[in-house]
Amino acid sequence: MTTYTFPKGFWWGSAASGPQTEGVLTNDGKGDSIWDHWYKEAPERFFDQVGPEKTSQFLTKYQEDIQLMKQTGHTSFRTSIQWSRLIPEGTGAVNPEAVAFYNAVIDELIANDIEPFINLFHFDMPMAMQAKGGWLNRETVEAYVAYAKTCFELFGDRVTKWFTHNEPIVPVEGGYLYDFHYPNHINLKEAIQVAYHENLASAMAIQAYHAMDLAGEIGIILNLTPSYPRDPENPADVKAANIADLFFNRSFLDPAIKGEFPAELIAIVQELEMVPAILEGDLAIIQNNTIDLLGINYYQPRRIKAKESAVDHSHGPLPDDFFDNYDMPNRKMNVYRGWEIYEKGIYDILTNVRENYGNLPCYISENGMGVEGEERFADENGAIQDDYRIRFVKDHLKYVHQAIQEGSSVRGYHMWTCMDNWSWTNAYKNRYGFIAVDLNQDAKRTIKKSGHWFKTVSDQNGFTD
Ligand code: BGP
Repeated sequence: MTTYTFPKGFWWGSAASGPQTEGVLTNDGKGDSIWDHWYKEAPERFFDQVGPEKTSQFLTKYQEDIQLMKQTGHTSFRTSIQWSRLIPEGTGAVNPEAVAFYNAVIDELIANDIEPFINLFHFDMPMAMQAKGGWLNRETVEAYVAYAKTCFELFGDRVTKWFTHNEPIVPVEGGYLYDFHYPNHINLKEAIQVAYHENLASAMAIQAYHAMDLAGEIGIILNLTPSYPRDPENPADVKAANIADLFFNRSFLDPAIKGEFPAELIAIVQELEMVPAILEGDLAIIQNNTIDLLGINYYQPRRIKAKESAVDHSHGPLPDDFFDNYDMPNRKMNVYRGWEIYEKGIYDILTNVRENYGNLPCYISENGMGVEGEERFADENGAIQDDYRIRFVKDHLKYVHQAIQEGSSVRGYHMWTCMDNWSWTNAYKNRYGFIAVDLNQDAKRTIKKSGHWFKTVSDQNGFTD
């Protein structure tokens, strides 16, 4: 048995987002986001046709939920401020009911000794902005910065951990490459412009935050997927894995921490003749406004091999023209979600940040195990006996601990997620929470075995295994 003890003050908690938890009340003043719009337009794209209005009702149950967070050992909790709730049209008037709600949530968390971590953009473009092109349109960058400033002004006296985006590569992949987010375009040139504008918007929000001289930190949350080549001795596989890394990790990691895009990525984009529209002064803004703190979401790695399949020309170029995904034989799988489990990936990411990105302070902002049909693991009292999730978290935390021992400045661990929540087109298919939500019983909450276990980890600042 070994005891794993974490640094003093390590943040224990979980992450969620506004659109995935809040729900909608009649006359609450919220404007539509792309998710509300898309669900009305194409409900069949959503698992069981469950849309974003049917979330776990954090809007009305937040006080109960914060008590449950306490019971599960949370010392911190991340959620997001929905842009379309705060500023329903994307620009202009602020919704007073949203201000009251977010103030109440922040105050309630603080009163219960749970540090609020607030993220700004979590895939939830206001529809009014999307109608004008969303992230393709430079005006969205300006509107986003105004929304960010409004948040800092309203809540920055109490919130000291801010994030500009959650997983900004996902709206690029989902909305502009692989058709799993609105507006369902498949167009690499657009994807590159969207990624560029998200990076610029992040730097401009950081600039605005620092100019306000508030006593806090601001960062970005990135889903980092280590790209492992099929054969590390085969140069073609290594090159393919490197290109996947450039497109999906370094396109945000480098500008966020180093203030510049990787030269190799610029060369690829130039070769494709897809250099985005960049205005004078933009690159200096990106250069001069890097993050204070990095959030790392890690679920599974990417396994890559040199391109063997035929290039699909039906949509013009795609990143996949440069590599193939590789189904590594005998890899460990989460059979309940179909994702690989590779715990050492978390260590490899932390080592990379330490060795190649100046060991910037970071924390694990999401890690977790989705399970389809999880109710089958309920005991006679209805409590989910999720020993598999406890195993999953322990095995990842061991690698986080090892990275810390080797000098990585990791400041916390957040599970995805607190309550089972609505997950975009997957709706409630995969359950991730420490706490189960029964949609058939007015979203009744029941703490799972992992939630009780996490309380002991938080109380002891570690665990024995
Ligand atoms: C992460 C997102 C979360 C959540 C999670 C689970 O990438 O940041 O918002 O959706 O994935 O995803 P899924 O339900 O598809 O398994």
